[in-house]
Amino acid sequence: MPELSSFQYNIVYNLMSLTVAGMGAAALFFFLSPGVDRKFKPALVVSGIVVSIACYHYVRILGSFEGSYASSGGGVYTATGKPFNDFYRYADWLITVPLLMVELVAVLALAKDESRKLLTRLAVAAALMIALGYPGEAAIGTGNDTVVWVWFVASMLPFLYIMATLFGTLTRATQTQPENVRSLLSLARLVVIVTWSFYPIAYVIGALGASSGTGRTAIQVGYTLADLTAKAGFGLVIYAIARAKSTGTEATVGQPRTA
Ligand code: RET
Repeated sequence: MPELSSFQYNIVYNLMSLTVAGMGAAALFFFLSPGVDRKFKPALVVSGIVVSIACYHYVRILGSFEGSYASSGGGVYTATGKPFNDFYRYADWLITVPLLMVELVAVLALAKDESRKLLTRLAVAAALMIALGYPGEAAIGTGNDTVVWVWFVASMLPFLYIMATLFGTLTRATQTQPENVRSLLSLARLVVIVTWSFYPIAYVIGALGASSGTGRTAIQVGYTLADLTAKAGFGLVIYAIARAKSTGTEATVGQPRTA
């Protein structure tokens, strides 16, 4: 692994540390989910589980990063020879990506049959995307470019399928939802498309710059920021949707009878 300047090391270290705290705090918030009707609690509980799993993985990712580099003085960090374990990220995604989809589909409150079919297709594609991406990720920095790019392309296929499906479903669902949640659903769609696109971009930047400290820093910063927004940020949008739908119900229930 290439050496890192202390600036690069500190950016990665501090961002990972911040992510442990952010995911933990988000978990507490989603589990409490103030002001949300019982009907939508399951979606928020899933959000809480997603960020709890991520919190644990970031503790391990940070520990692994810490063990893989050591200060050699003069503002430089060199590899200790203990490899950085990329697998924590992939294990995390394998569990959390299908859960994020459960969250999204739960809050849409589509017909049961439709939800189940949609979820199955999305979950299978997500598992494929992650499983196909890992062999490429593990080859970054080994000099075996064919492996890096063949698996990247393979992983992009289910990725594009997921993007197209989510875009189509969310656009259609937006039209059948109550007025007050429409703009929030468009926001959810935007957050998914933007944050998910961060991952392959970080991969490409990391793969192209695998032999430089900048490339190594960029891929870690990219994945970490993407995780924060795709899990905690997206969870907040789900919370806002659930809350908006809840207020609607409460207002109706609480209104004085006119007849
Ligand atoms: C990989 C490998 C290269 C190609 C592609 C990838 C996509 C990863 C994605 C991950 C999303 C993770 C999320 C986690 C949140 O909990 C595997 C980097 C397309 C899209 C949303």
